Amino acid sequence: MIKILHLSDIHMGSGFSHGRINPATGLSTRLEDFVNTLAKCIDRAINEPVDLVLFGGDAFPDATPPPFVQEAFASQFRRLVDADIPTVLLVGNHDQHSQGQGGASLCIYRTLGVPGFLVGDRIETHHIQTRNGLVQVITLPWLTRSALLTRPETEGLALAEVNELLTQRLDPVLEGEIRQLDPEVPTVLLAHLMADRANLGAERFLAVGKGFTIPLSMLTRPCFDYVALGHVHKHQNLNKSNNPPIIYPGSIERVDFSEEKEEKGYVMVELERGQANWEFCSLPVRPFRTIEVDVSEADDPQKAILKAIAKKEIQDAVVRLIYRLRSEQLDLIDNAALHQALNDAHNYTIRPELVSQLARPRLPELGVGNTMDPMEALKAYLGNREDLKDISAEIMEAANRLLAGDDPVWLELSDESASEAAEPQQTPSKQDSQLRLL
Ligand SMILES: [Mn+2]
Repeated sequence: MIKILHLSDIHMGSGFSHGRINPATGLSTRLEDFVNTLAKCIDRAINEPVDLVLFGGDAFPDATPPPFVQEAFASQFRRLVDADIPTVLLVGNHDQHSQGQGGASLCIYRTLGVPGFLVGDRIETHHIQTRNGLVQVITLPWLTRSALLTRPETEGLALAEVNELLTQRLDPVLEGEIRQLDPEVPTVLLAHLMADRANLGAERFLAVGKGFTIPLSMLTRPCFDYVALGHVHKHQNLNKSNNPPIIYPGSIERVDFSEEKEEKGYVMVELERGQANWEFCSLPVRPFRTIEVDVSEADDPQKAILKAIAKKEIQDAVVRLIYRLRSEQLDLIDNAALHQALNDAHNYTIRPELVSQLARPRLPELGVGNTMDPMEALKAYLGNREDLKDISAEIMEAANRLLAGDDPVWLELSDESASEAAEPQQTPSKQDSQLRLL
């Protein structure tokens, strides 16, 4: 029996906007989070100890991570070298570079000849001798159209047709690897791909329009004892019959808010020829919390927002507050108090959204679908203005004459009343006495 730790989608170096700068190190606290979480995976591999570590791809957000991010990643994986645990690093779409072949950020491990480390940047079968016996690992990195197709072949084809052609090309290549497998030796397919039945997580947004989907039937083969996938950030098993298990472990940390509700972790596998027992092991990662509240109907919007904040556990969490209000409520919001209320969060953003006047009119009579002439509209408006009740008849009359175009109409306020009108406590009756219709 061979013990394997399968993890994927580390994306180290992403999501710095969700953290703060640690003044002691000058580094983003989110880099520290990702490093600490990766360290927990490596700890488990060493303490167990496992016989093999499989990484399913997407080490960094792109193929050219800054040196301090590269180093943070390497310093964790080198602990596996020290512990003499063989490791396969598969190349994901985020690891591929448009220049040269394969994944520049991971191929350095092969170039340097790091003992026990294999880089999966092509379709290939690796025969790996572990402490508990031989295992065969077929690596299938993220495929771009240039990997299996030439430009003239794909010219003028729609994306779905290219996808179909790519699948046709991949099939015999994979078959070629399968034919050369030793049927007595436990076998893993390690692949970075989008399977056609995967429940999309964040990758849908990260790689939109760039990818191909692989039919699940290509993976549910009895020659594979375990299919170790990478790419989709939400953990799942794609094969209900579990024969073989087809597993996305998901990302190890929350890359963005689309992963707010997902459990994060890695997978432990006990592999034999013909059987694989696996277990998802969750990681204690930093919580993300969305606080979304509509206060457009609230008498005291500030109080309603503070109440919504108080309801959520925000201690050390990455928080986003989204509140909806009407434009005339803006003055009722005390921003300093909101910042104070969110102070316990690790990091937070505040996003006020104005409720559209068109979508939700102040006066139902003036709503979408109601057509009325200007006089009716004015009447509806005045009907909702208690403070103008006393002079509404005169306003209507003035408006009538204005619309009729008979003679010029002026509403004139005396200098004295103009300054008084600016004060909100001004009573309508007082205004009335100073209003003259000419
Ligand atoms: Mn990916």
